[in-house]
Amino acid sequence: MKLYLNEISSAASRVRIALALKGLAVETQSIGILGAHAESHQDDYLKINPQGLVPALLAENGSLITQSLAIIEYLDELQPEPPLLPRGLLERAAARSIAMAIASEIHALLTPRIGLHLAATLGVDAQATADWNRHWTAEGLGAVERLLADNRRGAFAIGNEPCIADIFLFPQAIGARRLGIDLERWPHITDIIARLGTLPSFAENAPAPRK
Ligand SMILES: N[C@@H](CCC(=O)N[C@@H](CS)C(=O)NCC(=O)O)C(=O)O
Repeated sequence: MKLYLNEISSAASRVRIALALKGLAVETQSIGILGAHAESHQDDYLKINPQGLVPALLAENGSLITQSLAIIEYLDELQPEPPLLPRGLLERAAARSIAMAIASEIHALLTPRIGLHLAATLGVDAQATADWNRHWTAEGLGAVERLLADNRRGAFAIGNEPCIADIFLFPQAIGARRLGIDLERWPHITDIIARLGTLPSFAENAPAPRK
């Protein structure tokens, strides 16, 4: 298998964490994602991921899988141990709900192409883009904190083993800190991130800081 990624990518970090939890090693290729002419938007990469986003996974049989959640669920079905979804039906729904609250309602609003479009069409400068990123991150994580308060039954986001909710939360929380957001206002998030940070699968696969 081969994973197309970028070291700063939060979405790719999710897949790197999942691979580490599974103990799976894959070939990797870094794809540039910054700037109007980023490698991710060139024809060669669009053949791999028509959305021009990382991550993408080239599976053993040559099939390409896009979207971090689809890749992670593929890996989970390919190698079921340790499971990345909780055992209980409602717990699985809660884990997916938290993962999607992060991927769709926070992360999707902060990616480089959003910043480029805000700058190109509305003349938004770097400071205003950072404010935009802080706004959607704080609003989204506030909602995630409430979801955690309703669904958390153990040391991690849902239970006593890390699951997809943790895999999506960790890189986003690291990114929030880098935006200058103090996570302390959210006790569940603060506690879960502290615990996840002690696990090498998470700590070693956090997104790299953007230079
Ligand atoms: N929902 C997608 C999001 C992928 C995504 O937005 N990736 C970012 C990096 S974290 C990217 O490639 N951005 C390129 C761009 O914005 O131009 C997933 O979960 O895989």
